[in-house]
Amino acid sequence: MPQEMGAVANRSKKGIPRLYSPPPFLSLGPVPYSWEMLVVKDVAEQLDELTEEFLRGSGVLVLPAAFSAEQIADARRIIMEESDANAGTATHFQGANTGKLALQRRVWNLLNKGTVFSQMVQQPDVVAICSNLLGSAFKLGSIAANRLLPGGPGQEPHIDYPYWDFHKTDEFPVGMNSSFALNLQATILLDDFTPTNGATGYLPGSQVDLSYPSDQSVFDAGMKRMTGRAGDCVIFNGMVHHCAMPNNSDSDRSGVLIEYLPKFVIQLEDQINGVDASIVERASPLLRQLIGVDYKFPELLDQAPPENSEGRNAEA
Ligand SMILES: O=C(O)CCC(=O)C(=O)O
Ligand SMILES: [Fe+2]
Repeated sequence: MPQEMGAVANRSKKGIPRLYSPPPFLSLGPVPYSWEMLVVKDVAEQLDELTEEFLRGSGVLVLPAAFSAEQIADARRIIMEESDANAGTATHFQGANTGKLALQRRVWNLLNKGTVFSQMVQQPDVVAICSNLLGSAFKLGSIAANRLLPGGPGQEPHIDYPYWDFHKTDEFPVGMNSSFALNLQATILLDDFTPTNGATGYLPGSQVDLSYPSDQSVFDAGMKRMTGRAGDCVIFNGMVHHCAMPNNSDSDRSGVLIEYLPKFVIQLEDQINGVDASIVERASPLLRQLIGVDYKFPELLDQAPPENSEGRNAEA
């Protein structure tokens, strides 16, 4: 049964219904989609609608079956191996759960952990959406996995980097707002995400008025879930209030979390020093752009060539 659509989530520019019929090979059980998520079917055709939905609608889009079963199996195997071998890595938004950190395991810097992750960051539909929303020179801020083990407690509602400490508003420019985006998050589902196993919770439309979540009851009252099938890719505006939810099932729930940023925002993970040289050497032009190897700032300008390097008639 479709859930009721929230008032904000309903603001589709062209009023196109959100209902989605999964391809036949996915129709093995009850359709698990959250009906608030606008379904991406044809990026070129829907570009205006997707932009509006991302910035001023629910803030959440879904690309069904964006990755093959082989890619998902490969990625999942690597994440399970890595997180079995190393339960203690840096994590975030777990202030209330410090006794349970091992039940929510992160695997960072995934470009180094398997070629499938280089494929994932270059998914053509996601790239087209990023290019439109963040500018064509957009970068990869981070690619990490979040594995919720059974009993994993979930997170506090939050917003994502570079807004993730926006509770310290005085550290940010006055007048900063949500009219454009400095972040686009893509979650690749490595397992089916269900309400029981911790599918990400989110407050549709909360990105419209940029704020760090401050009232758990407001979040709880309006929260929807990013439910879907393994292989789906959920795209959301990092200003949307959201969090991993508790895993009350008896199996794992893992996702690959990709953060894309405009070219001028400092990357969260240090891709330049962190990504293996062998990967950079064989990288496509797009992957080089994402890693940021050809981006020249910050620059030692007193050591730069004595030429006009910026402006409409720049030499370099
Ligand atoms: O894994 C999830 O469901 C969400 C994780 C998340 O939002 C984060 O770590 O920033
Ligand atoms: Fe997040």
